[in-house]
Amino acid sequence: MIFTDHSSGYRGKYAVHATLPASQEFSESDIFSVDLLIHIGEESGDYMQMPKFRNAKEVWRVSEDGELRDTFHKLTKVFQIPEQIFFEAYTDEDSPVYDDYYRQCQADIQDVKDSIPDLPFSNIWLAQNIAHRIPEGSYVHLGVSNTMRAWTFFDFQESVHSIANVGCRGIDGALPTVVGMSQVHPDRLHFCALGDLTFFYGFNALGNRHVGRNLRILLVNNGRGTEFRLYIHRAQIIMGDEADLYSAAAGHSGNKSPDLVRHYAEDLGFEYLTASDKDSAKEAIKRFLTPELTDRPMLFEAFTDSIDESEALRLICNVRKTYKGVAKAGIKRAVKKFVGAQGVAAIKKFMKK
Ligand SMILES: Cc1ncc(C[n+]2csc(CCOP(=O)(O)OP(=O)(O)O)c2C)c(N)n1
Repeated sequence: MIFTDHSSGYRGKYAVHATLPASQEFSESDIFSVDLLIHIGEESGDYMQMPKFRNAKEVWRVSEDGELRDTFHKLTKVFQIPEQIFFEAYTDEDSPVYDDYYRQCQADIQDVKDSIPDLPFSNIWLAQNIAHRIPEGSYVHLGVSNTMRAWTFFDFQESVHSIANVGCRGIDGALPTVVGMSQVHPDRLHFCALGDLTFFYGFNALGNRHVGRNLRILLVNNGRGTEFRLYIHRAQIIMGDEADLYSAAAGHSGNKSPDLVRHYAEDLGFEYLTASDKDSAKEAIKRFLTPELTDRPMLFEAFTDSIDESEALRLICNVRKTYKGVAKAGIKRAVKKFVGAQGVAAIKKFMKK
């Protein structure tokens, strides 16, 4: 059983992408209570799954550098060897394959997926309607933060390669990176989904004179860093609407101008598509997902609203509720309110003893 995310690049057997059960606010999924977790690789772009692995009973780390990286606070062994050698030593080709756990995970993911309600027009809605339809063999580069989270809820086809700058989760490199990627493989379609702050950080890269017709950009323009206006974000919780002023840079770069990016893209030879609701988006998506190379690169600008973005996230994180999950979340909140952050830290310290 291999837990993956869009930045891991793993597309092999037994891959499981369990963001949907991991993100449920009021239900704890059993699939994360693993006996042994083998940890490979560094950063992950999946903000929902990663904390769940703290439920593992024991973690082994396999990494050639041999560094102690106790990401899940359960590390008991470090194997300072290449992954290949590790798996050759620990697998027995002749032993039977037990896939009960794999099937349990797939069923759990499907259970949440089947009950996702109608979502408002947002980055999450766009991901839901685009991810599985990205043409076979394409490359996808995701902007970090809100975009990465939104797209992590949904799967690409197996032959699609996906990647994101999760090393330091910067919003500064997405466009230049995908422009470079698209030039390495001019025969493959390269898609990029990103928010407006991320776009404007690197949009000079689109002026590169070698940009090819294999590049397709989805710009989700909500006129701000919506990440800071999501109901789960500390800036939103503390400042409410004032987060627009002090964190989210609302109104920057033309304040959702319908013309600014259109002119820039068209003058650079891009085909420009736009949408501001689900109906217009459905039309644009059809063109955006043309499986063949078209005459020109494309830029699809979708105008969304940060209230809808936050609501879409709330809805997708509240698909499944169990009595136990509601009670646990309620107790956690009540304790936090009563004893404050320092009290919670003291209780955690005491429980560890
Ligand atoms: C280089 C850099 N500067 C600042 C940040 C902090 N940051 C994280 S998310 C974010 C906002 C991103 O906004 P946008 O690209 O519009 O996406 P949205 O949240 O609206 O979907 C910022 C500024 C960062 N990750 N990297």
